[in-house]
Amino acid sequence: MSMDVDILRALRRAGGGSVSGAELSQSLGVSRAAIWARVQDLRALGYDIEASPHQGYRMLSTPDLLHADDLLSRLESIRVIGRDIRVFQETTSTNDVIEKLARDGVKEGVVVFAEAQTKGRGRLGRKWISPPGKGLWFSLLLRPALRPEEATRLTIVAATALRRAIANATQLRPEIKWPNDILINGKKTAGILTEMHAEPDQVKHLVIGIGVDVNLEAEEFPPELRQIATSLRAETGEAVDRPELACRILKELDAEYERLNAGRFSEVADEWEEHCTTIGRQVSIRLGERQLRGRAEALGEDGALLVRSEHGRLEPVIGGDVTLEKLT
Ligand code: BT5
Repeated sequence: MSMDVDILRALRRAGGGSVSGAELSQSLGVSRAAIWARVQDLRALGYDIEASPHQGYRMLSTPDLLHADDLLSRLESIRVIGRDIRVFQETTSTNDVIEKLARDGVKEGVVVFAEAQTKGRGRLGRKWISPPGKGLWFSLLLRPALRPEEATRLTIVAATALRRAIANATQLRPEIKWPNDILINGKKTAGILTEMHAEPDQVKHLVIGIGVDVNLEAEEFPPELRQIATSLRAETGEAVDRPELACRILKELDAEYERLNAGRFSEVADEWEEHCTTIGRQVSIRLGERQLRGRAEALGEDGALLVRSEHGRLEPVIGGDVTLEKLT
């Protein structure tokens, strides 16, 4: 772990107070000159760190950028998700970067953020717009002990964590639209793309890609999305601190993943159902060529949506595009 993680953590722990250079150099086991050099580099990145000969160092403000060491310095008690964080200024799709890391044998829990994506994607090859510095565009690698048909559980886990983090950070009331959308006031604010590499009876790895529209202004969405998409800033009227939100999301993801691994998926599913706009609604779901119409009744054991079809049959659905018809 880099020295910057420890320096940022110490400054943050001081909560606006000062930390002396001597104290830092002693606890990190390096010279005061080495600390000074690191502080200079952090300042160049935009961290406003005051240095006074008598008091030591004090953090006055932090910039709105994603910096791996800063994110790591805020995540002290995570178990898996976020123990390794990498940030790119620009990449094609963070899902592609994670896929490469997965094939190189990197441990589960690694998270890759990009300030911008040139080929951000949704499901079925759809495009995901990811302008620089405006959102959280990131992916994570998981290697859960699941059968391929249970993989939808991870999308449920991710949506539950994401909804809770956004609700706590903004006081808004986000809702989940099955399987992968977070809506605020009926408009999409975040999406999840789960991609899987599996053998017939076992998941090898999963890549979970998450896109959150954080600080886009309404007019920064392309015209065709303005009616259906929104950002946290547009909904709250205020800029949202992206690094802080990123860390909240990672902490919630880590906690929910722990619940899944402890065999407590039903608890996650209960929370998900409580906030899901899809349950109890008349839905129309496109499944390839087929259109399934009926009432979304509940979430199944493996994460499937259970739909009571027009013919009275209960059908488990594990993917597809849902149109909500009307409130019942
Ligand atoms: C999704 O797909 O909602 C999954 C989005 C996942 C994006 C993340 S960003 C990090 C990671 N790297 C990637 O390359 N992807 C993941 P889907 O349900 O298929 O929705 C796609 C549709 O959402 C598009 O066809 C547009 O209508 C709409 N859309 C595109 N960009 C959007 C945005 N920024 N905000 C809201 N809606 C958007």
